[in-house]
Amino acid sequence: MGSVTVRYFCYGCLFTSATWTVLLFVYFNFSEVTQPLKNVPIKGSGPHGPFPKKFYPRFTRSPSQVLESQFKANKIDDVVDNHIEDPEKGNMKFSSELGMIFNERDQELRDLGYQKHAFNMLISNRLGYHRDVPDTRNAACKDKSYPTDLPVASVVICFYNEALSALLRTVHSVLDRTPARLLHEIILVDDDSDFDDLKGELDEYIQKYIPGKIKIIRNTKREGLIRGRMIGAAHATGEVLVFLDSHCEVNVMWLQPLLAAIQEDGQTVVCPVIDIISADTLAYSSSPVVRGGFNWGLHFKWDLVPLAELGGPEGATTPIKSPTMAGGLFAMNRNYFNELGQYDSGMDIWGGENLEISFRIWMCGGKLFIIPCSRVGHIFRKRRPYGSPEGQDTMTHNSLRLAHVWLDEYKEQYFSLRPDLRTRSYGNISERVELRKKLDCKSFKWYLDNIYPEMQISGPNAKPQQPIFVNRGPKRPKVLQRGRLYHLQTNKCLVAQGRPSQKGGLVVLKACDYRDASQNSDQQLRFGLLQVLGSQELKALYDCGILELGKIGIRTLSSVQSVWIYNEEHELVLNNLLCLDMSETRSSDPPRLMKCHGSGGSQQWTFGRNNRLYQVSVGQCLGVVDPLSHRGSVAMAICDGSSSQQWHLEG
Ligand code: UD2
Ligand code: MN
Repeated sequence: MGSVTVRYFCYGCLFTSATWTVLLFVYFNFSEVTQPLKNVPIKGSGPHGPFPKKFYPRFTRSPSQVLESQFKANKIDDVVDNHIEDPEKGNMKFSSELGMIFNERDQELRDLGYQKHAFNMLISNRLGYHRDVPDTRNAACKDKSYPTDLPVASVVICFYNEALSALLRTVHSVLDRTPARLLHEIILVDDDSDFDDLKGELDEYIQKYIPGKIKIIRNTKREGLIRGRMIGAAHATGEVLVFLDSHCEVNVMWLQPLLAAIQEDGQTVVCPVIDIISADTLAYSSSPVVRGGFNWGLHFKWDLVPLAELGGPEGATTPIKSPTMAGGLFAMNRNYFNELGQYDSGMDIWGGENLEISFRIWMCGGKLFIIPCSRVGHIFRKRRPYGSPEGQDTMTHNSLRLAHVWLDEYKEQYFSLRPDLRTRSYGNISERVELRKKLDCKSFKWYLDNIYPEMQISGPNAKPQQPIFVNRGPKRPKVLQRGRLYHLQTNKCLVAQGRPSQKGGLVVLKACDYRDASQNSDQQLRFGLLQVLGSQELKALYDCGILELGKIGIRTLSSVQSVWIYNEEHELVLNNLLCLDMSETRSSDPPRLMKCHGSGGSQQWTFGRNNRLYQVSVGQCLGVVDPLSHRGSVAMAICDGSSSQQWHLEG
């Protein structure tokens, strides 16, 4: 009796999932854009700092889309081919082929750049020190005006082993897009960098081209960004301090809204919206307005702005209360910075100071806002290209200090995640504890109750988490073209070497398969089913006899067709499943099929002049290694217009 019930239960489940499968299949098959949904990366934080790898918010425009709109009017090829001879001159118009590699020197520069800076230095150098960026503010911001008697600002930029072109573009963007009367000075703090060009060459450049407002301070030993900023602030004399990372580009009217908020209330600390500059392409794109939060691992994370906080009295231009700041880009009254205790000078190199100052601001009587009308771009790298002098984990050291000073009983939440740290030493914190007393700061419980009630507490009395529903689903990129990818010289097709659903699989040239899938609904249905179910589930349906569709083996089925989709994000998606991907740093590796990440860069391809298929982050073209051989291996190579590099995507 029992086994019969179980059997019917099993049939029930399978029947229901089969119904869903068919529905999903029909949906996927008939909708124009057929790529699997991608994550909306709202929560979580990567191991490399506050910006998870997948930060690119999918509910806004992506870097590649901006790039497209920016250069619609330009013939991309012309821009590159006509101007590339002397890239050092800079000021090149932006293009998706700006990273193109022409010779070994370019290759070296590109590879070295990724190694030293974790972004595309070749493009950064070619861009030069000035460029326009798209005005990413919402329309309401453009109509806003600001008082004429705003306080003046000292901009403090700490750098350690920064690419000179990125640093100077940061400086020039400030000079170019800030009214002179509001810019008191720019203070550059060289945190004992190793690179020669950041010494004499930088000094010379400043003396020659931008004397006057720029001070350089050179640390004689590596201090880290926290003490580095304190040193910079100590040299500043403007009424307001503005901190920026050394790889930023400020947008139009970036400073006025920040200064206006501080003028209104001297205990308000303000952050611009941080726009995205792609590490692979240097394309500048808009970020959605999100706010800062954190998790109990004491990592910063971005949160959606709760509906209640949106659309205040000033509509889309209203400052947004933020529980924490990302850390790198903010402005505050200089006296207030000093009164509030600057930073914890016991914190080293990188990490944690952003949460520490955020808690301190709120708990000790200040306020922290994100100002939607102020926008500054920042190069988001996938890894931090430097370590600490002795290899210490400074993020942990700094987090421990802040936990012991600010978290009260809630430090248990941190320790329950990191029990190994309970007994870890963290230096002397008595000065910071003293400061907290002196400033008469509120408890961490007050902070959680009033400033970050969304924070979840784990433990036996924890309240269940309220799910957050996102109304706007992630937008699926529009399909631009769909079909087989022909190699013109051999008239063969680019297909997966193994199963097209195999992550990390290679692609090769093979004789094209001209069987028409539409005539074989059996095949097509199985193919569609495979996209929504795993092969195991599909096999289960067959095994239960729920699906009886011919006799083609499941294994061979998925390789029958190789249909590529080229979409508006410039991804090449094989059979709706995986994206053609070049690892960010090694251009000598062949392309592989990887999960689509939607962040451009390693998965961004453009079809260009001479039918070339150009890979944006590698700066090279897809070619066939030995067109006459049967192996059909493909590899990236310097774009040379040869017939082995010619491709055509056709339905
Ligand atoms: C983020 C912040 C960063 C800082 C960090 C946490 C943004 C956009 N960036 O990481 O400002 O708050 O979180 O600590 O919010 N630097 C030095 N000396 C060093 C190391 C770094 O001067 O020993 C400079 C570095 O050149 C850069 C700045 O400090 O200009 C921030 O470092 P980052 O860009 O590596 O930090 P990021 O953006 O990953
Ligand atoms: Mn940074």
